[in-house]
Amino acid sequence: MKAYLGVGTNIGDRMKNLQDSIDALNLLPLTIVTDVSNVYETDPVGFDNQDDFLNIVVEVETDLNPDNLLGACLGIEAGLGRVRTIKNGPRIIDIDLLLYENETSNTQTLILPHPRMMERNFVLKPLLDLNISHSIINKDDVFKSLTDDGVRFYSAKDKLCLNK
Ligand code: PH2
Ligand code: MG
Ligand code: MG
Repeated sequence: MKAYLGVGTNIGDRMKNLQDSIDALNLLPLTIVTDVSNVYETDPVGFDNQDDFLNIVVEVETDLNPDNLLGACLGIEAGLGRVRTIKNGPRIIDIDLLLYENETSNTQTLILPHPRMMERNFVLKPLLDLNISHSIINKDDVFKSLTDDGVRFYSAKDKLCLNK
């Protein structure tokens, strides 16, 4: 199953945090990272008084179901040292499940597609780098929702290593 994960970081060595999250995703059972977007530097959304983020979107091929994949992402966040304080506040790493095949979900713990993704340039811009033709959200929808506000190209995807 193909899934797309939004990854963001604004504390410490941000490129290292992105690479660490890719490596950790590759170490999950039944899961490989198949593609990654370019890296974007983005203005903080939701809580202004914090440093700029780096954001990417990661494509994975996985046989974990959506709940298990989400749980695994939360586990990776904790493993990389994330401590939850202020809502929308600074974080070492945040890994959000954006899309999982064409599935929709509306449980207490998981909403699919991610409920706020279409309003967030820091998600839409990197998502457009990837081939998302198999998803319920298509490139036209993404393109129409996207503005370039608060999102700047930071680094090409080849600065990140897909599989060490
Ligand atoms: N994540 C948030 C809130 N605000 N802003 C940027 N630029 N990038 C993020 O990843 C981000 C955010 C909540 O998860
Ligand atoms: Mg998030
Ligand atoms: Mg999150």
